[in-house]
Amino acid sequence: MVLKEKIAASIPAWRERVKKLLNESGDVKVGEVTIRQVYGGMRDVESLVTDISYVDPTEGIRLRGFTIPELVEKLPRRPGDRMPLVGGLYYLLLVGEIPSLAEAFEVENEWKLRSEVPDYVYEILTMMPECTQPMTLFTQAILSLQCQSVFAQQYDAGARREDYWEYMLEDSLNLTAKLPAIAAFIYNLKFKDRKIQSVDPDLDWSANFAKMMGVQDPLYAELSRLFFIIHSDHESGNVSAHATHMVGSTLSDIYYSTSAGINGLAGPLHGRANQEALSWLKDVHEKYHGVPSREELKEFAWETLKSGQVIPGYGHAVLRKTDPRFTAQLEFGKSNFPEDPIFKLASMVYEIVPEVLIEQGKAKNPWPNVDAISGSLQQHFGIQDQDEKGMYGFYTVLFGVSRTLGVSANAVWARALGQPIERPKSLTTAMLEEIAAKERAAA
Ligand code: AMX
Repeated sequence: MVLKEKIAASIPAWRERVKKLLNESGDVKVGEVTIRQVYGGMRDVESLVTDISYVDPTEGIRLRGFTIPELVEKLPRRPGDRMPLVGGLYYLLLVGEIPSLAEAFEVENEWKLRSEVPDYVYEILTMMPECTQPMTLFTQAILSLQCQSVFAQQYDAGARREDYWEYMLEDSLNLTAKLPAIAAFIYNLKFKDRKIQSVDPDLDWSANFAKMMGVQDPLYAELSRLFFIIHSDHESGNVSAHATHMVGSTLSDIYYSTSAGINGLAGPLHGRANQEALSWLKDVHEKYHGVPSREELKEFAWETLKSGQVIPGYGHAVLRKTDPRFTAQLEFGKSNFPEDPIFKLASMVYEIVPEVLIEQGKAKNPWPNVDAISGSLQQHFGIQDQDEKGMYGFYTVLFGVSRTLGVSANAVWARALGQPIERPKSLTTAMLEEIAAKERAAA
């Protein structure tokens, strides 16, 4: 497998680079931590390392050094397709180089060979009570595959530490290969005919997903490629990436660690914001019987803030400008279905809500993140997120399919570089008060 050979070839130099850095400069300070950061969710504390992606506060994400527009331009695509193959993106995340079309197809083919989901997984999902959320089903499906972990088997058989990454790669390919079928089944179970779909060997990973979702419009396969590329990775400090890494640092396998990260993604302040953003748009649409005036939209945004709620899809812990992942989706909608009423409304919210958040003066970042608009694109293709009984969020599952690409690539490299078990230190409030008092006295 070219993927494995390429990673294997680059590991010795990386191990040497990290060893040299730690030997020569291990005691050099990276930053300082304030009491506000200790109490405030460790915001901006520089204490994690990944070479797979980096988020610049004003520019946004770069995956292996490439911005979102660069990725869309440079990653290989099949002749006639508008969006690149997600297999090429996974290659880039894992290897660090833009692949050729043949190399991207190699990942796609690996996925096809590993795509069969065991029947028992479908049975478990089907047996869950009706009240089960799609994200619960998704994380259960991942965890239920744990008994197939190559890493866990090899670990028990006494594998050497330096070889761990190979088994993590096997598990990562096995897991990511199955995600389109798992996600489509969850959708069919919740919203359609409960049918299990089979993978079409002539289609790529994303087009297979689109077909299994029952969407005939070929544009949905293009949107799926874009969606799965842009949601894949966002450096290591976000909750899904960090939770996956932290659990993986105990040498838990990819199934245990990814399902932990996916549970974090299910929270409203993280991945669930995509479904909440669509609900918010639908509430506006319903209240004003269509696309409202600018004044009405402003009034609705203020009502949300005054009732103590956040405006979903806006704000970010790191970003301080419009998220380029938002812009990529906005452009997709504008060039393909600018007149879709919910998409039109999502575009209009972008013109109004930042002003309102600036006026309120609380959010450090008044600009939209990736979740502000993704639901409006999904609903255009008839993908539902809510059934008549209430909130049944499905869009976050789509985020989870993509995020698994990023967190699993990171997990392979964490093992390759022998990253240790995570164990930050906690203090008591009294200790922090004492530190603060000493600082005041010294000043
Ligand atoms: N609407 C209203 N208020 C907001 C806001 C928003 N969209 N974003 C931030 N604020 C408020 C915060 O709630 C906080 O209020 P408080 O002082 O009363 O507690 C204040 O502004 C300062 O917050 P911050 O430092 O700007 O943000 P943060 O780093 O604490 O949180 C985030 C970041 C994303 C959780 C927050 O912006 C938010 O809740 N946004 C809406 C939910 C959302 O879109 N989440 C998805 C983020 C992307 C992702 O992970 N998928």
